[in-house]
Amino acid sequence: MKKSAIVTRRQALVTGLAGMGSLLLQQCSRPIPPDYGNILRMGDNFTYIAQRTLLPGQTLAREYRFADISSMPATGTTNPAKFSDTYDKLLRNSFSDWQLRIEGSVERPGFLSLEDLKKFPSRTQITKHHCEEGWTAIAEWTGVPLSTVLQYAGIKPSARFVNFHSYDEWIDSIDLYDAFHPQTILAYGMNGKNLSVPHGAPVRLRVEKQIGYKSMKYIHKIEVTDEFVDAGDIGWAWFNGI
Ligand SMILES: Nc1nc2c(c(=O)[nH]1)N[C@H]1C(S)=C(S)[C@@H](COP(=O)(O)O)O[C@H]1N2
Ligand SMILES: [Mo]
Repeated sequence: MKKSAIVTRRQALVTGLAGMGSLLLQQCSRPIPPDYGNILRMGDNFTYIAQRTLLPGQTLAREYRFADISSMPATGTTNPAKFSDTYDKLLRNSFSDWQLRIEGSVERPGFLSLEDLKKFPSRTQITKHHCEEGWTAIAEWTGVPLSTVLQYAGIKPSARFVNFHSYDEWIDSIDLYDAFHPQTILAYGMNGKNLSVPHGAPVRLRVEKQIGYKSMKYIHKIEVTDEFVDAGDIGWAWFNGI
């Protein structure tokens, strides 16, 4: 499930139109996500614009009780060591050499180790994961709020999007509205244990206000950008709020 960077003429046209849309909305800096010519995505984009324009503040995703925790299947990539030597080496050392790279529109680009991430104040939340395939699962996630890490790196005023890169070569982004949402965390713990390999070890994203595939597993790089970076169509909408 690699994202393709191939841009067709149609996609370029659609992206161009989205660009025009962003000009219209420029006073509030809310570009329209690409719909890749899919008519259903126009609905998603309407939801996106409506949510970002009309909602006064951040609403929280529902949090559950400990007793509500369910089993959760691991889906998509479940072990990047099968194809990535880099990941395989890190796994063999229990991720003691793992580093999260932070770059782009930040005052202090650099690296954070797992130990560094665990030194920040943590947040634990019991939430429901909604996979686009139809299943849901409730789990407890522990990690550092993304906002804490972005503030630590010194996010620049021109920044608008946060892009994530994973060991299975996923590239995806969220806007700052979701990035600074209090429940958007870089999770290193699940159900009271270190995050397991099938669920995205050592660190995955939890974006509780969007559908399952936005919660990227196996993260190694965060890149803050001033503009929307089109990482290509993966067959799912860029914005899929719940
Ligand atoms: N890097 C990466 N992140 C990913 C995926 C993946 O295959 N690779 N699958 C996504 C999808 S579709 C879902 S539903 C969830 C699954 O998380 P889980 O395997 O912990 O259940 O992770 C999401 N994040
Ligand atoms: Mo999913």
